[in-house]
Amino acid sequence: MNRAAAHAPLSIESLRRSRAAQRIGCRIEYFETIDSTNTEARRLATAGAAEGCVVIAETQTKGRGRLGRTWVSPPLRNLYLSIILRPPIAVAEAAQLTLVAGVAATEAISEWVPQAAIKWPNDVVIDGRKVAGILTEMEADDDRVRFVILGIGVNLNAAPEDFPDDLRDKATALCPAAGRSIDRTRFTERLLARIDDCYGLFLAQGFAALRPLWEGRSCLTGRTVQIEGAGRRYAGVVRGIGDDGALMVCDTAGRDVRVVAGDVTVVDGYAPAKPTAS
Ligand code: BT5
Repeated sequence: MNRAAAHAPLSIESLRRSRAAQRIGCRIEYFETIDSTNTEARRLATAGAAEGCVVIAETQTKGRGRLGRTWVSPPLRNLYLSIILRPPIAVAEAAQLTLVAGVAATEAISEWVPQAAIKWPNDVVIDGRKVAGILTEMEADDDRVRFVILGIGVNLNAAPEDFPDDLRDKATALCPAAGRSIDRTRFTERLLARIDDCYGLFLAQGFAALRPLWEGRSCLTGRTVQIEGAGRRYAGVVRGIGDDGALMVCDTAGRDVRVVAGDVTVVDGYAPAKPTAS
């Protein structure tokens, strides 16, 4: 694919046709520019839009990460989408959808770049550099989820100069790793199909059914990490995740710690990990 084709708009009608009869993507709202696809999906969900509605934009003026961070969203290079989900689950289970999306995104990316891996809780990395991020937001009535907005950003054809200086050694895209331009419409089709499969499994059997898939794609198991979150800092070795999606860490004092939210830094780099005792 030449450069002009790589930076062409998504073939949205072809995408709509491919997803018309499916749960995820039965309705696709497309924008050249939007503030944030998560914000737009929330507007639609609040107005009653059904499960599976997808919002896609070619660029975002206020793309968001977690905790008010910015998601860099250069136009026509990458993928920015949000999905409205209405799972019949309790509020405490909603964070598992981030992990479900992590499995789906990593599987889709692996079709182009096999070494793509999940970094708990919400990143996909290639050789230690972030290629995708997931932002899950929720509305609830008492203890039940009313809707979840699953936002995913994937760097596809972005070049290093599309990222600000401070991200150039931390971020990457599929294109340089695959050694060729990425057909963004094709990637989006594959991503939506994978999300449909993984979400279907989650609804039918719960997160426990996805846990082995997640573990098989994780780059953290066996690594020494630092975790910061909820005002606390932990250091330890990652043992894996629990059936509820919490990260299981053995801290420096040998205690088992369950971490439910936070940012993880790998301390010993991404050299092959030593196996852990289970
Ligand atoms: C995330 O947050 O990784 C969630 C990103 C979700 C983005 C999607 S795009 C579609 C939808 N609409 C939205 O508005 N958001 C979602 P977090 O773990 O907090 O990581 C944010 C950090 O990642 C930033 O502080 C930067 O360090 C880095 N970052 C920003 N833009 C990036 C990019 N394009 N590629 C790689 N890293 C990036």
